[in-house]
Amino acid sequence: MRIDAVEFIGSFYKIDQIPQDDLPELPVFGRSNVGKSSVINCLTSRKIALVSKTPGKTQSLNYYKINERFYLVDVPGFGYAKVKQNLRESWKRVIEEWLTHSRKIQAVIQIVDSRHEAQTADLQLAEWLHHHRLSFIVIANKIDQIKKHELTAAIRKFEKTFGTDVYPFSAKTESGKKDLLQWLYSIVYTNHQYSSN
Ligand SMILES: Nc1nc2c(ncn2[C@@H]2O[C@H](COP(=O)(O)OP(=O)(O)OP(=O)(O)O)[C@@H](O)[C@H]2O)c(=O)[nH]1
Ligand SMILES: [Mg+2]
Repeated sequence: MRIDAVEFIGSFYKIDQIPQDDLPELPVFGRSNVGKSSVINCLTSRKIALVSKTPGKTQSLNYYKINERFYLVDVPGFGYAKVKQNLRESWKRVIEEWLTHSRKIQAVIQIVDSRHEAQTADLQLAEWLHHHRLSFIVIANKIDQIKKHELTAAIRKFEKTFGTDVYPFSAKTESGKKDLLQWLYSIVYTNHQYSSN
């Protein structure tokens, strides 16, 4: 798949603000600082999502319309201790409401840091996605930071832990970009028929 058109639609803080059309949504989830915004920039070949060394940069649901056909949604990172407890709780509610009620979520992209073992927060999200029967893949990002001979074992371990496909990736070197675009193509263009099409 080629990404030709990318349009930033907006940053939303409440579910009733998000686009009301029929286009499928693909949310990008993961702990703070794993590289969610960087992966979106890599896929779209644009510096469109804000990236920061400091965790907690993305604070709202950011909608990017891709090829006039679907939305990639940059989601605030979870598991970031410095975000105030009450803010974390209210976000959790917003996101649960969205994931539970939206019929437009086609699949979820969960990003993890390939350098570290899966953390409790990663596992909780995966469990929750399985529970709600949302299909998802795991992107093991930052593979430019791990040794080649450690990669295969790390990916296998993630696959076993998460119970889904795991794609090695580097937003920095763009390694894995072609495979991820191929997956997006299969999800958006071939798996699902929309009545509006
Ligand atoms: N080496 C390396 N660094 C990366 C990669 N992807 C992201 N980073 C760096 O990781 C940091 C966090 O990246 P972001 O894309 O802002 O992470 P995020 O998950 O969107 O973070 P929040 O919005 O705070 O939840 C930045 O300093 C990025 O430059 C990668 O593949 N390799
Ligand atoms: Mg971000």
